[in-house]
Amino acid sequence: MPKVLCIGESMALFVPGEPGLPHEVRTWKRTIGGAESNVACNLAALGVRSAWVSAVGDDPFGRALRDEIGAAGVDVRAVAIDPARPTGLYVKESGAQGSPVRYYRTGSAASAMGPDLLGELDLAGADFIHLSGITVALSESCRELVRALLTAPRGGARISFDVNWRPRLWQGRDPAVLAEFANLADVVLVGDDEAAAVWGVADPAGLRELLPDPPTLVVKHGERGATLIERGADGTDAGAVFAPALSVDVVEPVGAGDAFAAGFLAATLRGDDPRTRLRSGHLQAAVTLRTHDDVAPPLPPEVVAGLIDADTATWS
Ligand code: KDG
Repeated sequence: MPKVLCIGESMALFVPGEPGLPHEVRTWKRTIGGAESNVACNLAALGVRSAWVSAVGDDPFGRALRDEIGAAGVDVRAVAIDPARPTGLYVKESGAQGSPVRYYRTGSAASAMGPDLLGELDLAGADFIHLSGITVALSESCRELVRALLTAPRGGARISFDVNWRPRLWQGRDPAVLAEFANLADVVLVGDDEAAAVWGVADPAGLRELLPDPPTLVVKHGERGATLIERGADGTDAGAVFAPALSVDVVEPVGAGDAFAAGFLAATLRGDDPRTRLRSGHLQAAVTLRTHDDVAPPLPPEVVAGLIDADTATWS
């Protein structure tokens, strides 16, 4: 049984193979991406049994997603094939820092997922169920799937919820439900820039007031580091723990948040101390920041061991 079930949409990803605007670029590299499967792939690279749960179209891109995510060591047996809807696509517009993305995913197979999926999953058999705010934005049925997952009996399985604010998916809609859902999770991950954009609050103490219920709250401060606020056995918060990020020459940032989530969850499953859990997240993120892909090739364990206490990422 996988330790972490990662549930959400993935897409065929097109990365420019040469400089230029999308209408100028003629050569594209086709790869794969999707927040939750990115987490699953990173977890697998870290030796944590993970599964990706989703739906894809009965088309070459859907097959590529299942094959390539499966080849990364992720259990893909719960990925449904929908003969009536396509696999979604997304495009990175440039290789530059902060690369904007363009989605072609309306009406995709994954956006038709809904609460009926619960009947097919053994939630209680997992240690963590990883969800994100992206799924909440995809469709009404996806939002109800997330609500059902957050409220269903799940034994000892904890839910981790990455807010993953994607303004392009929320245009014309009220994101208030994101705070409601985050408060139903056990572990919440959010960037201070995302929190400022959605809720107008960015500091960890203010965010704790907005999100008082999750036992674990991780606030990411971009290249500065991350803060962990966690409730202790006595039911009150232990003091906030801050860990600085590693300094990295960024190639492209998309996927780094997912890598952070995987590093943090893997270290949490190992029972590491708060600072090591944050550093494990930063280290995984640092590797992804060095590539154009959403998921970076895994680092050898000896390199990870050498960097867990480092302040600068110096591999090439
Ligand atoms: O976190 C990275 C994701 O944003 C990327 O993989 C694409 O899933 C994606 C999305 O919906 O933006």
